[in-house]
Amino acid sequence: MRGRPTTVLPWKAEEGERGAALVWLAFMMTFLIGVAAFAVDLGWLYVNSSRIQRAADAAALGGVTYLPSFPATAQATAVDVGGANGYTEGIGGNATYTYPPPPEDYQFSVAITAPVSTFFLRIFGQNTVSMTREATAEYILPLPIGSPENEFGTQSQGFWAAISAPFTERRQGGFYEGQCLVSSSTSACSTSNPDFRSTGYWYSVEVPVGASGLEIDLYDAGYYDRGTFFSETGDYDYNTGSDVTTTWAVYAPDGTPLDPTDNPLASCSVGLGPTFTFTPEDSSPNTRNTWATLCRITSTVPGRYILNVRSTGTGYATNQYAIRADTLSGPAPSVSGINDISIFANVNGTATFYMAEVAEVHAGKDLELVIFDPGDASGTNIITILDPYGNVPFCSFRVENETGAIDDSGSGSCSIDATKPGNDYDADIVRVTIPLPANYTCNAGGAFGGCWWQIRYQYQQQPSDRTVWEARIKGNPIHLVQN
Ligand SMILES: [Ca+2]
Ligand SMILES: [Ca+2]
Ligand SMILES: [Ca+2]
Repeated sequence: MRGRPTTVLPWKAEEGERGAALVWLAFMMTFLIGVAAFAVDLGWLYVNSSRIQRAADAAALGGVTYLPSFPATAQATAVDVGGANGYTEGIGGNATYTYPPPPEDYQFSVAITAPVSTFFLRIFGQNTVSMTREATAEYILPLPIGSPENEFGTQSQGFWAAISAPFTERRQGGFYEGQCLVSSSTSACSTSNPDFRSTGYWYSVEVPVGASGLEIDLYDAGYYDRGTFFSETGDYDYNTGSDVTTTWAVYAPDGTPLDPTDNPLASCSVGLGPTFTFTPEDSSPNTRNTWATLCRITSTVPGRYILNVRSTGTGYATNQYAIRADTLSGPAPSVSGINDISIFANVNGTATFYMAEVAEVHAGKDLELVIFDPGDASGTNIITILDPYGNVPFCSFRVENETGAIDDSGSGSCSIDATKPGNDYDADIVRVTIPLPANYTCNAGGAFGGCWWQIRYQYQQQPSDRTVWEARIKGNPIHLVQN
């Protein structure tokens, strides 16, 4: 069968192609508008997710300082701070706040959920998108330093605790409490100490869970001039007719553990305190070579009691003492320095003492030790740092003089030679940086929880060495952590 020849008519073909093109165009336009809409909305959502993240970050940083004592205040502060950053909760605002449990009790997590209006996505019926962003902040308390024991500065530890009178020159070894770099009398400076503070030194007396009651005793708490550094506590008058007036105070725990200066005074059932000022050569009570009770607290809560010592009035002299704390029942408390400790060594030989407690949470960070004015003894003086296993770590160090210039530096196995005259670190600041490895661990079998680092201080001859020691983890104490 023969069919009719098929003739392709040009105009019909054009018509068909044009129709297809129109359909194609319509489709492409819809597609492109959709893509454009999606791109615009995606950008908008991204901008808003950053805004919510920033509000969550600020809220977490604002709240974390109230933990662990005041979780409700932490949450209220988070809502306030988040609101100030544009995400108001509840009536008048449409953000919601939740608090996911953080991995550690010194951390605080905030999640903010808020609706974000869309533009083009409305075409597809999507008027808002709900977005949630979460942030976690943590605070790192100052490292406990000086001692995990219930005493500080006793003879068995190989050093005394110390404080100078307010017009003692800094180069004598009291970094903070003397107003003078150069003194012109016992009541005036010709050059001021830029690091002077009138609040002296702070100690943390930690009452553990399961203990009750607390007694804080002081040995040789007042100033009794021995006329020589080498006898007994070595209280000493650098400038004839000078002395130290010494004031003590005991404070109860509060909800701001980062700040020891705002705690309420403790109430003492027995003892001289909660505050007591020893006049020079005080005979009432006479604490020379003897212990006296500063404060007994019958009813305690577990936590951080605070002991402060400061010197007042005039004088160019130094007062040495020791601190001891006991609970009335249950496990013993610990006495350690807050931020820095001021000590005096006048015992011949090697003193090995606890420097700082560095928990495993600090793995990967830098531990910085600061030693002011070490090495005041004849013969060789070697300072060696020991990690929780008793090993000598790697460190780098530099030595700054009073003008800030670098006198010396080095790195390697962390043993620092402070022997005069080659390494005269008189009046100098020795800064030691120890990088903690990413896999840093405490010593599970070690004493006092196994996280304490020690200092081995070897003197060839009897020293008379006032020093101030500090230990800290480098970085901001309050910061965000990765979620
Ligand atoms: Ca406080
Ligand atoms: Ca004394
Ligand atoms: Ca010294």
